[in-house]
Amino acid sequence: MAAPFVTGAAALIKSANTSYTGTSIKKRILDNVTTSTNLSGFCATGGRLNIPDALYDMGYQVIISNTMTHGTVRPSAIFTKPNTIVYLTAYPDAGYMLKPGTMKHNSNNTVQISKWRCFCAMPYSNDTITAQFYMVGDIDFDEDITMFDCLMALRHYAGQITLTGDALLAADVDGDGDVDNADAQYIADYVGGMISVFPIEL
Ligand SMILES: [Ca+2]
Ligand SMILES: [Ca+2]
Repeated sequence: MAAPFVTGAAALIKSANTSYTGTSIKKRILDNVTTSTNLSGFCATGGRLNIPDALYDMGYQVIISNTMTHGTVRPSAIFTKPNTIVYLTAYPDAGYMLKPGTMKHNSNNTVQISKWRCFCAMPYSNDTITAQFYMVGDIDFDEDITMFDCLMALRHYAGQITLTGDALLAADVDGDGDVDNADAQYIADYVGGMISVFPIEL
């Protein structure tokens, strides 16, 4: 099943630089794997495919202004070649998630957002990438996760309060689209040290 992924990576690299030959595309892929001790000796590179790194540093990049907090974007540089599609990935800091729909760049080029973290854009020089993150489970936005956050989830579930917007997003710690007693239980478990990450982050 690895073959179609590598084939797709080769096509992306070719689209980013049509002068690349088969040999140079292969080298780009093999030189940019993420190595793992688990793969050592099992494949030629001892690593797995890393598309962002393979696309990085192909001669068209410029450092972008990264205005994000609680997360980073990779690659940290983007292609300036017009009409080149690049794929950027936001990596939230531990405990944080990217707010859907908030990863943008400052030009009016096409932006496609797929799921949580990835988007592709057609960037130009001096683009600024912005994104907003939220702390999972921090319903009252005090940058801490306490039993008060658990209580807010319970009260929402009981119909005593109505969480909306970012609070609703932060409260759904299992990512099932609802805020209910299961979310409250996860928050209580987190506060009590029974779990160290919420299901939505896994
Ligand atoms: Ca809180
Ligand atoms: Ca939930």
